[in-house]
Amino acid sequence: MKTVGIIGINGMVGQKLLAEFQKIKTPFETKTFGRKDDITPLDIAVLCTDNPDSRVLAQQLKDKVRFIVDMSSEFRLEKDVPLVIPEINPQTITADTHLIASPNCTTTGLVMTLAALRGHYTPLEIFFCSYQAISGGGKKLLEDFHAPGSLYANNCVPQIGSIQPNGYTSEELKGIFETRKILDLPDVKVYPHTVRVAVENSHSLGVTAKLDKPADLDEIKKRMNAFPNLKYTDDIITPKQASGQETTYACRLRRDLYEPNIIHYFITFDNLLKGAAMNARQIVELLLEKF
Ligand code: 2RA
Repeated sequence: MKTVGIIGINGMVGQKLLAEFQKIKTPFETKTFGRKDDITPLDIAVLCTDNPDSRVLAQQLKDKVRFIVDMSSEFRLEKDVPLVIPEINPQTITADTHLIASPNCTTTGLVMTLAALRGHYTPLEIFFCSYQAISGGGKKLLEDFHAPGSLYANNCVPQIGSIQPNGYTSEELKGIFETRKILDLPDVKVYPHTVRVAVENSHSLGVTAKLDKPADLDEIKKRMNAFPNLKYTDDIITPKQASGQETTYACRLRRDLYEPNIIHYFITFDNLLKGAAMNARQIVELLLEKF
């Protein structure tokens, strides 16, 4: 029987992933490890660790593990590392693959909606403003959020990740470069703005996309609803409703008042599920079934 390890079992994503593993139909044995534990040989290891730890672990596990699925941003933009959302680009995993990266949570929600349009529309320019939940910052931020006097209580904070020399945050740069890689649109222009809001769980984004031809709203809704794990609704949908759900929700689709090629919409999804643990579980399912 194949063995699948979760490395970093004590973090929020590690715990969510353990619960997600109950949904996998193919039989396998689960092994769990803390960040500092000795890791036994495995068929698949999911690294629920942060950047420097992930690189060190990936090196240590090189000859001990057939497939590594990394949840950090450490390898996402490396040329030979597939950046995988199973609904979008499962074909990027091949028999030669060893390391697979799971994308940034905010990017995941965005590209789920844009991938649904591919084949009919190509996005040329994408603007988004994110409303990111506290849980995206991990256990420590959640504790801080509930402590008296937290900056995040009843507030919104326009910084996620570190501010880079060009003025963007690291989260915004992930939104640009990971979107290009996942959609295989190396030149698409992405204009990101990322903000932490006083919402405990589920990220949301206001999206504006310029398409390659005039937008037919019914066609776009139909395509979104035909896409797996994505639902368009004309009702208003909020992060509270998306929390705990596997579905990425889109609503408020409308055509721009000036430009027929431009659409605006709102999306919300559980950042710890589709944005992290569910995506990892889907990658593991794919590996168990295909290899
Ligand atoms: C956040 N996207 O929400 C990040 C989590 N990796 O902070």
